[in-house]
Amino acid sequence: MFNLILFGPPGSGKGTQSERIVEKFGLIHLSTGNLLRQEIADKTPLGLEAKNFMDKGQLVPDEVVIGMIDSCLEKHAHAKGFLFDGFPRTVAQAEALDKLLSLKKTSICKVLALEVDEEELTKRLVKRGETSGRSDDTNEEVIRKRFAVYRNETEPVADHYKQQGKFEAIKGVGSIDEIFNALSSCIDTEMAAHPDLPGGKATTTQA
Ligand code: B4P
Repeated sequence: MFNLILFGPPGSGKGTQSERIVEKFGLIHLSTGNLLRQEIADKTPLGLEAKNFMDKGQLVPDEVVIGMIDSCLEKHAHAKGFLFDGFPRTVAQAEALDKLLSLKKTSICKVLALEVDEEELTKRLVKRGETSGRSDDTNEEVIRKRFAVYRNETEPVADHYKQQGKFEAIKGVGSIDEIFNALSSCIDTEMAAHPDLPGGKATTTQA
């Protein structure tokens, strides 16, 4: 399997870029934010629990999101690969993901991290809040809380993958097309380095 993580702070464009990446490279998109918002829309017990955390700008407990990812991996056992978007967000989630993937005899190939400063991120999230109806985007205090949580709980995940030599930073400011081209070229390079994997050079050239 060819597995990628798209990493970055809230509003850095993970969701925006993920949609394009999965279309171009034929990966399964696993966005924990989208999965949680679907649970909230369906008013499931998990969704009601998650909403309490998300509305305050906090992370949903690790065991909840890890369980969701586990069942998605099972559901798509024959996928050519996954794009993890917004997951892992804590070191515990990263360790759990490494374990789940190793049980399936696979691993993360690359972590692509979108770098955007907080001033730009705040502008984007406030703007999205005007139209999306997302309760975590409409209040600047909640947005600031999300940045603090990112610095304290999520940034250490970068070190986890730097130690494995899998981390690559990408400039996340510019047009959506420019950023997509930069991400695509990293993914092409990575796939070429793993021609043995599904989605590697040997198979993409036939597509
Ligand atoms: P997520 O759904 O993951 O969303 P996000 O971090 O807010 O945004 P993303 O980076 O995807 O930004 P987007 O492309 O939409 O998380 C929401 C919440 O769910 C978390 O706070 C947490 O509570 C919970 N959660 C999720 N996963 C969890 C986990 N693993 N563990 C625990 N809790 C979890 O872009 C943002 C805006 O910028 C958009 O309006 C977009 O149009 C715009 N934009 C994108 N690219 C742009 C560009 N290049 N220039 C200008 N604007 C751009």
